[in-house]
Amino acid sequence: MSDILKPSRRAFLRGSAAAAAGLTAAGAARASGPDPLITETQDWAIYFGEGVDATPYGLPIQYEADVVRRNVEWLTADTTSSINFTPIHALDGTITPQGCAFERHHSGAIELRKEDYRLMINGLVDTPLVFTYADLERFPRENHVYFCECAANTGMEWAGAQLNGAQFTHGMIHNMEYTGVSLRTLLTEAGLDAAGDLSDKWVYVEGADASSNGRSIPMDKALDDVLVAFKANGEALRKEHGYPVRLVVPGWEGNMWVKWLRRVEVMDGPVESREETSKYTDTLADGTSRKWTWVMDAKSVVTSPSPQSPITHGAGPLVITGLAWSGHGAITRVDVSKDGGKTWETARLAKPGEKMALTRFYLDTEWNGEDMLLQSRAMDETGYVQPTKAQLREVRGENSIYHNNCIQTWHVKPNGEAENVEVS
Ligand SMILES: Nc1nc2c(c(=O)[nH]1)N[C@H]1C(S)=C(S)[C@@H](COP(=O)(O)O)O[C@H]1N2
Ligand SMILES: [Mo]
Repeated sequence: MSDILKPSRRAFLRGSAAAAAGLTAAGAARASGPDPLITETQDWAIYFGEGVDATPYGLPIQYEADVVRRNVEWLTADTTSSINFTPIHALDGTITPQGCAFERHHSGAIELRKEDYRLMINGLVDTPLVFTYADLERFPRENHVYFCECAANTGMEWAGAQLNGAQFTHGMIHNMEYTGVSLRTLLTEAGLDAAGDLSDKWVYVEGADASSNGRSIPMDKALDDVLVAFKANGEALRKEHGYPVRLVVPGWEGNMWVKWLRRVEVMDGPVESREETSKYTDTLADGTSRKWTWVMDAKSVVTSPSPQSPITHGAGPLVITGLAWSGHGAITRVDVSKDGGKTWETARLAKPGEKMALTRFYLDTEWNGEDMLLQSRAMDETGYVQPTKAQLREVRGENSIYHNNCIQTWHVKPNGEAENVEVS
């Protein structure tokens, strides 16, 4: 009996072709014949679906299996000290699910039980302290959404267009809602009288992994908005994001967001560690390097259409969308250009920009099927405008890896495919 009710594969294909051919200019499906998806009873309307508890912790449905982190094999020698990329071309809204949020490890993601977790606060404090995970849970908590961008994001694009996809050019970023205790609270608990004048003091933060990833942070930032976080998007941090505790350093480069945080030392100067001298500094055209380049400047990218998210529906209504962010505060405006920066239209922000968090923008437009050189340009509350590639090269040269926040261009072709190109 069920055989009679199952739609035949052939009828299904005929039906979907008819529906596709029936796309009107307005984009709505107008049936040009019976659509078996409507006229024939489908399996999912006949049989029971899966019961509760089939998947105690849910994963995306199989049809979304390609929305995953990906790495670029030639970038690093192995995956232990490496990076992968968030599939930003396939996401919408602003919150990045932990399961597909990019990972950057210097010595692999470690497994550290809450019971084995210790956080030491030492150095120029009144009373050196060691907190367990359970101790941290007893301090007043805060919730904040912040982006975390690796300073190397877009780093492969300095010399010219290189990687074909927003995931690979701009995917070293994620945006989560963190729950944690402010670092200020913990430093105050240890007492800062011993440090004397705080204006020239620093903290040195390090992780429990083999790399330790130690970084120096000036005291005014440490006492401002830095968070000792143990939850992301409502649940425990994933192993790869620093379970059970990581540092959140709003607006500042991802390298300072120490995972598996084990120690905070109050010091009378910076350590000048590997990660803040030979790495994460920007070598300029004259061979000297900028250092202490902590803040991530305003930046944006069109996530769709883009090389991994081509236009498949032909001419007519088109939603252009992307992400914008600034380490200096809130995004106030995003412009979109279809002609490589000659003319600009102001995009619609899905919500008013939030400080140091991703902002989603949309340009609801009509596409006539012609070539586009698609760009976006972000502005933040300080009045800063995202630079073109030429403007950025003028001040930074081409020796840099880090802090490339220039305007990105996708060449969208009449067939809807998009390609990474350089318009400087
Ligand atoms: N302990 C430790 N913390 C670390 C790292 C690391 O390798 N070890 N990598 C840093 C770098 S370079 C970045 S960009 C961010 C990435 O965080 P994520 O892996 O959660 O995306 O973590 C930072 N914190
Ligand atoms: Mo990074």
